[in-house]
Amino acid sequence: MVADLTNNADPAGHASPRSGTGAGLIITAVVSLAVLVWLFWPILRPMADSANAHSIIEPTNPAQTQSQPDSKQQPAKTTPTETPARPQTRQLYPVANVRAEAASQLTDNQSARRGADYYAPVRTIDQNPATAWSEGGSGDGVGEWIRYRFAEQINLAAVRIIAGYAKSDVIFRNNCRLKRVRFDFGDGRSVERTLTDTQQWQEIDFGGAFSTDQVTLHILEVYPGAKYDDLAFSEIAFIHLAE
Ligand SMILES: [Ca+2]
Repeated sequence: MVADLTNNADPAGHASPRSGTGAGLIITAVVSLAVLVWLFWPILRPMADSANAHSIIEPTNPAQTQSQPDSKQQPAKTTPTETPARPQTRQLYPVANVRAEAASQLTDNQSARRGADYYAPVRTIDQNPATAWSEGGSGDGVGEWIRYRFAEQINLAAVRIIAGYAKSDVIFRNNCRLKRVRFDFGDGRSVERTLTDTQQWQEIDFGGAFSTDQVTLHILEVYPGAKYDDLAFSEIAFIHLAE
């Protein structure tokens, strides 16, 4: 019996005492680890906190480094929304976009031979100082007017004028030249200016820009011609404010 028990117990006895010992070791190890963690928690906790804190800071660093280029790009992003500040400069308005008409036009025998448009209003915007508009009134040109219509609304700031018939010195002196003129802008506002008696270009500044699609030049006074009482002038150009 004893031997049987011993023999029977051997195969099973090897297993059961060893498995019991293994389970006991695992339990002991787990309990010991738990106890160690519990005992050293005051020491381990700051380490755990610092590890957590580090993991929180790390994501914020890239965020901060990304925010720097963003802040640099902000002016570029906001600039287009503030574009009304784009500066306007004085520019010559294309005469191809201007139409001219006048109260009258010289149509004497000499001009008739030269062609119906020889003294037409358009001669003041053909960019040729040797051609001119000449009024066809009975007097020296006072009371006459010439009007310019633009293809669009422009901010008219000034005009440049050759105030007489600049084909030659003699022709310039023989005909009347612009002296005192009034510019009407079509909205009730007007500007009066006295011009210099010169055959060269002169600029008449309006002291501000007038938003208009037309301007009418009224002749208030002339420099008298040495030979003729006809008012004539060769050229006008328009300066507007544009981007
Ligand atoms: Ca001309």
